Amino acid sequence: MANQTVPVPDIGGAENVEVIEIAVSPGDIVAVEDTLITLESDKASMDIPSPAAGKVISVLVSIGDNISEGSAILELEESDSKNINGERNNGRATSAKPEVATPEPEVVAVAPAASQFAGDEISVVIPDIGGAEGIDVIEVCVAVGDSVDEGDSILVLESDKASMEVPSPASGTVTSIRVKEGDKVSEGDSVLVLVSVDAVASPASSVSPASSSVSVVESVNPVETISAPASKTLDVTVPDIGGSAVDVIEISVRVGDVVEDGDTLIVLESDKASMEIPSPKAGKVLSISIQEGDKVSQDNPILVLEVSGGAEEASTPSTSVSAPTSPPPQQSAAKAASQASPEKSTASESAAKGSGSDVYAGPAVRKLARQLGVNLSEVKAAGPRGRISKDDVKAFVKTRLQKKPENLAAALSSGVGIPQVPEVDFAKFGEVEVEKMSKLSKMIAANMTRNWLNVPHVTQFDDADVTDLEEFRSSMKKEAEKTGVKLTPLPFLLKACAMALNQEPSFNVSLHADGEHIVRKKHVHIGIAVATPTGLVVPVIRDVDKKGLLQLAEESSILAKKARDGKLLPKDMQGGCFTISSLGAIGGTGFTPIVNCPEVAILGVSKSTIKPFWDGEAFIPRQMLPLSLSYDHRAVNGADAGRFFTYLTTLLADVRRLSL
Ligand code: CAO
Repeated sequence: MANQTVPVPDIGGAENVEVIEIAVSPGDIVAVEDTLITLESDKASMDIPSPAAGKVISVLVSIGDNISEGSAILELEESDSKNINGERNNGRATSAKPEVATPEPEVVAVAPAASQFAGDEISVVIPDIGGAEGIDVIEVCVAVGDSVDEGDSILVLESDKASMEVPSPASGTVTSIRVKEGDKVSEGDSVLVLVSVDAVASPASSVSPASSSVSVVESVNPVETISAPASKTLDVTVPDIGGSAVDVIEISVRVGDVVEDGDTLIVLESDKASMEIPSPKAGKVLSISIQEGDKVSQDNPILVLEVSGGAEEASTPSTSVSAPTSPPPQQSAAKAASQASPEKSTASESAAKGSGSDVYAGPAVRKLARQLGVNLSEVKAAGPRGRISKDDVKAFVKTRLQKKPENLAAALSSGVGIPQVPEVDFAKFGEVEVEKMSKLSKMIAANMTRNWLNVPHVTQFDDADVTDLEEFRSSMKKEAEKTGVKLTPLPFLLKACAMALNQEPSFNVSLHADGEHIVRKKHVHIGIAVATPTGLVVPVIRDVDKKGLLQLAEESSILAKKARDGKLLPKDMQGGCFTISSLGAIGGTGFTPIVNCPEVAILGVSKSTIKPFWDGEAFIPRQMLPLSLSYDHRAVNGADAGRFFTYLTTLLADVRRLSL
């Protein structure tokens, strides 16, 4: 382990480049080539990769700093792993300049806009863009009244292969703009008028399109090798892509396809950039040697092309991803541009797939967005000049994940990965009437769906012998009625459940929303499911364990009436620890109730009937009450449930125990 100061590598001679993003913090563990910071000049943005694996000790730059080659970026405690050059770190601290692959600017610069002078007015025209015609204006960077310096970007153009900033040919004030976003422009088109700062700028000081050097980033060109002089086939191989193997993320052609010179054959992606590999010649694809997902390096075969003009005419350009440089004289700006901005090219491609090509984001951010399936055009940029940062992408994902379903219908019909039920035209099969669901019904349905999807349910069944209970209840019924109370089996069930919850506290819990804790309740509030004309509601009786049977009977009938009259308040339905759902008055021999989250268990009560019971010597008639206990298996295990249920049926079988 040793510390090293990581400096800015060779960035093509650019000076005082602004730090626009810091991708790491002290304490972060980084791998070789992980992005540390992103720099942005007025022409390009570039990710600066880590030259070694290790732990970030301190970050020595801040967003907004202007730095140059050699400036210290951060202190790194190297782990004992290979650095970017494949050398094993020897533990010596070093501040040697890492030989990183030079970052690739994502925006191609073109020559300053040409200018035509009329007095102190400068009519700015589109410079030589390599003969490309009808290029889209994707951004107008200035407004009337703006002051611009010579070299400031005034427009951004985008072809299907690259985007290019058009810099101002002089300093001045913008007096009129003749194009707008979405317009198409060609060389010589007048785009805006400037009033020169120096009143009349000398034509001699203007940039002549013909003489200007067009600053481009030269990109990968396939290395072509001629398979045989007489043959008309061309083996197209991976060009110099600046070092390590990269992923093939797209094969853009198929065997039999006819391609033009410059058509994209494949798309490669490193963790720093994506690059389209263009066809070096027009021709027909005879065979393809690679597939998506392969890793390829320089000289690996890509495909074989039947070249229209004969292979012997094929040139062997060999270029590499490098720092900004002038293109070969014969290479037009647009052509160079078309090869020069792999990131943008891929973005254009992905735009067609809705991935947001017209957004301002660096290669690492685009890659992250692709990995997370984020459409960048939906991401709000918080970065400088509308540039989308990794944090913006992460914030977008976080917001989406936290977003509640927009309407209850969405909650009803789908969960993550749950296929939707197809819509059916029921009227095709006979007369139907479509009725609007009440708000309560929709709410209940949404809650049921949520509970059903979230809770791993287990349901156990048992019969309680309520013969003695029913005998006692019948004997007490009249007396209870005198006090205005109807004594049904429900208060007995409430009392028995409260005692069982105290006996088996694993049932009186809720899972904490953080997924890390269990909430143990020291109170016993029990909900009763009440069927009402508008739907099922669950009012809650408080402190059931502390109340007598008559009081429970009274409270449950008051709450049930309130429910049926639609007079329950939200507080009447909150705070339940457990629920009883009784269909005993209606019928049935058993059902599987759905746990009422965030409670973890619910008791289903069916209709008691007299059944033959074998007492060891003979069958005797006993009144048996069918019960079903559903529970959340994340909170309650089967053994606990068995004990809870046995205790409950014991209490119901011997009513005297309820008073203990
Ligand atoms: N077995 C046999 N008879 C039963 C019984 C059972 N399990 N439970 C109740 N009964 C009897 C009662 O004793 C009463 O008869 P008597 O008048 O002769 O005594 C009769 O059925 C009607 O009882 P009730 O419904 O008035 O009173 P309750 O205390 O049993 O129930 C309440 C109250 C609110 C639970 C009930 O009115 C209700 O709404 N039930 C529906 C619950 C529901 O829809 N659950 C949904 C399940 S899943 O979606």
